[in-house]
Amino acid sequence: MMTDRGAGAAWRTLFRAILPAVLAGGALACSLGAPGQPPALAAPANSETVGPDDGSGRRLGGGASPEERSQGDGPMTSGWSSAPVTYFDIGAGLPGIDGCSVAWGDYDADGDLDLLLTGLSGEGAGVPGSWLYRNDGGDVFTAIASGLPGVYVGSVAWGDYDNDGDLDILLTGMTADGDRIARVYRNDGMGTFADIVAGLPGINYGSGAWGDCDNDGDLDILLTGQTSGGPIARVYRNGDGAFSDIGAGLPGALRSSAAWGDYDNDGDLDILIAGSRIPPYGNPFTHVYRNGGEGSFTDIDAELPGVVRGAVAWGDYDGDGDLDIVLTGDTLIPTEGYSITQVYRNDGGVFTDIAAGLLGVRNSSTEWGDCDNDGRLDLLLTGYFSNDPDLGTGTLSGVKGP
Ligand SMILES: [Ca+2]
Ligand SMILES: [Ca+2]
Ligand SMILES: [Ca+2]
Ligand SMILES: [Ca+2]
Repeated sequence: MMTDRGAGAAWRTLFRAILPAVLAGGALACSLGAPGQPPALAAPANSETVGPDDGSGRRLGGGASPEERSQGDGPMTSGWSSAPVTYFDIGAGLPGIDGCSVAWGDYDADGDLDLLLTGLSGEGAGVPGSWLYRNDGGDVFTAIASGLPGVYVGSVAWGDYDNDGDLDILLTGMTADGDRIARVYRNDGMGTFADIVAGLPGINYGSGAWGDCDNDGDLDILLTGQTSGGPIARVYRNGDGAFSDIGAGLPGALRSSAAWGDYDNDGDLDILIAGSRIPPYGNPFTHVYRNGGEGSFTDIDAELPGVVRGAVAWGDYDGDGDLDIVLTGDTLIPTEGYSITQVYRNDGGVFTDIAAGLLGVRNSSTEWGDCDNDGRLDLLLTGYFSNDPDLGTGTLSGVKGP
């Protein structure tokens, strides 16, 4: 269902193609390389890469890991994993971007995963772009003229909302004209995408996710972020390709991350949202909303720490059949370490911090995937950290797995 959150193959491909690329900050602040350069993918290869903040707002990965201060290009090894996995830069020639979002999807249905990127590219402040790369096999990615508008500080998600067998796009973010957008683009099957004028409110610093929350067989939309009229968190029901706000009554979320997941295994998709209530990013919260059917979503009081400028993801890390949570971002509470990365075990709808010992990050992106094929979920984590007594400040990318 969540085609932008593909399992297995998607995740492995991600590592092969862009892991170093996203080392510098994930969805909100990733840098694929120095501005104006096409490299990114030749970043020093370490399992955990710590790079300096160059002061430009672009976090350039580049230093060595705390554990292994080795430098230079070469294979990337997931040093946190008990079964090391090695990743190589495939030299795909992707642009260096900032304020970015990425998602895999097989838009041309030829059996391999293609790549959609958005963000700022070029010198200085950069220019918003959207880049669609077709996977032509043999580690070759070919840029396609998709006609999508350039955006930054946004989100991208693939999903077949019209059930015609090809992947369509949900795109959010800020355009070069300073307009916030949230648009659905229909895949016409010929490699071009048409805006269906879905009437969604434009957002930035937010999240757009596909999920069939009413179990009627089509993908609905969860949209969070900043609109021109303030923060929102809304569910839009897909009615034969027309999207209508169901009035779920969720509190708006700035600088937010959101995900669908059936945490209680009752067959319907529930909601996880982390974000801020007060501009620009004050009073952070993290809530789980249980889907009660008939369009009702109820806060279960999960007692998760509120985070902003972070990332959330569901995944059954302990293999007991229920969805657990990984949470990153800023608590804004110095005594809690300010930035956190925590894994919560789901015990019948009660979520318990497992004290995973992960470095706290913000402006981050995180993803579960079984990178070593041992049947257990590993964690891909990127972001920016600060105030760490041992490491100071910098960026992180790494893989951790049991
Ligand atoms: Ca479609
Ligand atoms: Ca639906
Ligand atoms: Ca459920
Ligand atoms: Ca579990």
